[in-house]
Amino acid sequence: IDETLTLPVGVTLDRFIKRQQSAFKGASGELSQLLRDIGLAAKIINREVNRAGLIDLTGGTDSENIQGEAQQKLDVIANVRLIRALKNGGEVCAIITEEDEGIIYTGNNEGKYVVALDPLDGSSNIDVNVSIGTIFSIYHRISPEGTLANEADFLQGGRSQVAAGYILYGSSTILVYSTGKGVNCFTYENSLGEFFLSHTNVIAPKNGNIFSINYGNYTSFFAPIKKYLSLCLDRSYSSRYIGSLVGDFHRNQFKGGIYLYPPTNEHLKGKLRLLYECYPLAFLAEDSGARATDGYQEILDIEATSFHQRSPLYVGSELMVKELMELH
Ligand code: P6P
Repeated sequence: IDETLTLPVGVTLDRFIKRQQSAFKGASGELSQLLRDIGLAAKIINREVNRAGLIDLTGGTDSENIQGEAQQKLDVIANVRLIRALKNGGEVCAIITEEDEGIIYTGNNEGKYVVALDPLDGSSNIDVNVSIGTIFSIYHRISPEGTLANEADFLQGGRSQVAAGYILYGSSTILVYSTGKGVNCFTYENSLGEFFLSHTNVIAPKNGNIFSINYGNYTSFFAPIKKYLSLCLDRSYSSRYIGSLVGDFHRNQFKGGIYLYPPTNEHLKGKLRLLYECYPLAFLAEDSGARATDGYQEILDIEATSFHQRSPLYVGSELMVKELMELH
């Protein structure tokens, strides 16, 4: 039996990572350390998100926070915290993030991994206390260790990811990740400052009756999308759209459902970013029996050509995505 299947709920994230590493014969522990570094950043961001109501996070840099520091927007704070945690952890040689145009070098040129980040997705929801999330995607570098990472390290394609996951700052804070051997969830216990294993080996329902889409873009949807939406309405499916991809994705993983962000007049190639939104969630989807496509091919098979390229995204229960694909 896969040892992680027999772990009692209540194991901490650190303990789980350690045990998973021992299951990986010959694993040298760098990926384990990297995942722990992300867990640390998640705890710090969680604290900042939870006090969003206490300090003015709508302000730019002209306002001051409670420590009298120049106020930064929370998504910039999340970006800084994640970069700092990965830099200090030593395992990551370079990072790309939604907040910065180019490669961020950590100075750890011996580091074996590169990370693509959406530090805080859905940050327009911060000011109104709605769930937001961090998304991460991890690759083993292909450039020689000891050198500066380069573009190719980040453009290996979705199936080259060695791990991916997200943190959802919602009614509770939950860290979800996979190294390709199952999707596991860790719920944060504030009073102990620890993530505890709460859901093991998540398997998404094969079907569902929830669809997530911004209906405000209806007039710009093309025929297959409008046809699919009419099927959803004929079947009286529930419409649930949080405005935070991580929140909609996470709910669909447990209740069944499909999230759709089609091409629109404003975003002709779709709005979502391939490297740090679509790829990592598609990695988790495929590792939990769900499916993620752009309407024509699997997300993980889309060729990566630039750091911030966008893609349409249809992700969720396998049979719902399959039906949508058949309309294309
Ligand atoms: P719209 C947030 O900006 C985001 O990237 C996703 O988290 C969310 O699902 C989507 O965009 C919301 O976009 O255009 O519907 O407001």
